[in-house]
Amino acid sequence: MARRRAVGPRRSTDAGRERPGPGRAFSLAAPRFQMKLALRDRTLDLAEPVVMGVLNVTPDSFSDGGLYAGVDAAVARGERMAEEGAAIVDVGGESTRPGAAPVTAEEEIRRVVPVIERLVARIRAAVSVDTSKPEVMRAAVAAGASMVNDVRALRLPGALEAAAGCGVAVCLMHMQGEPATMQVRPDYARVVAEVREFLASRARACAAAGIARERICVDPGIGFGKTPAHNLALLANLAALGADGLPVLVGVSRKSLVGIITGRAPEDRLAGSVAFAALAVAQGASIVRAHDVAATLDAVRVAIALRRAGTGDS
Ligand code: 9MG
Repeated sequence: MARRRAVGPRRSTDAGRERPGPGRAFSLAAPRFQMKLALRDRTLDLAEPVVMGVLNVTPDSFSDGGLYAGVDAAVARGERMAEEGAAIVDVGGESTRPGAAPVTAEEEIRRVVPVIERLVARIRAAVSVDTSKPEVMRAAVAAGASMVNDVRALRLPGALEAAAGCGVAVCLMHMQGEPATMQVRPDYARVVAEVREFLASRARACAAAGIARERICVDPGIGFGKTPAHNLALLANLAALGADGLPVLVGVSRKSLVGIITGRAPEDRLAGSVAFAALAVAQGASIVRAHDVAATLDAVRVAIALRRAGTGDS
């Protein structure tokens, strides 16, 4: 009862009409997506879904203060994620949470570059940079990053050209509005169709800019300008989002959607987050972005085993 109220009433324009019928919901069929992602200098095999670890290098992430202490702690955390099985470690120097203070490109570079340089030298996992700024993309790739994860899907001036020039993989994420205001009144007529069309159009823009299709993955942007109903509709229809079969990346880890459903604070959202990770894989996600790599990978492995059994491939 409480759970139903917490998720909120269905909006007349929400995605209820787009929900799959009972036969398709939670299908464990193997997705028909591109099964690999070309990074800078190697190919990430996505025949089985992988985990991307979240490594925030913002002042509030490492409370021990001081630039060097912060770098050491971030590198240690990134190494731990790689040991736990992350295929990618995503390094970000600017928070995209509503209300977070924006930072300059210089500051973002100061935060992420030393961490990327040291991580690339120490781990076999790929390192991506979570940024929208072209200058940061170039500096991060010069430091060794092999993927750009952009919550603005390369829409800032110069971002498309920077990513194309870097010769790396890109994650194109959907966001309605900007982080500061995106949760004020998210509005869609048909959320799944609109997000799918946005991602497809950004993939076309990438192709026109010279980014090879094998370098692109797409992401519905859970929590970025969406109500809980929008988020759930997208998660229930992930297989429909991979524009032309592009791999789908999903991040739900510790997000407010988990809190709204479970009633738990961010630090207590592990179980809800890993449940979503497994279900996202069951719905066709190829990459799951998560803070808790070991637990998420376990959940992903469970989903893979079930999928294999479902396809008679065990
Ligand atoms: C940076 N960031 C925060 N949440 C994210 C999500 O869901 N996906 C991607 N690609 N990046 C995210």
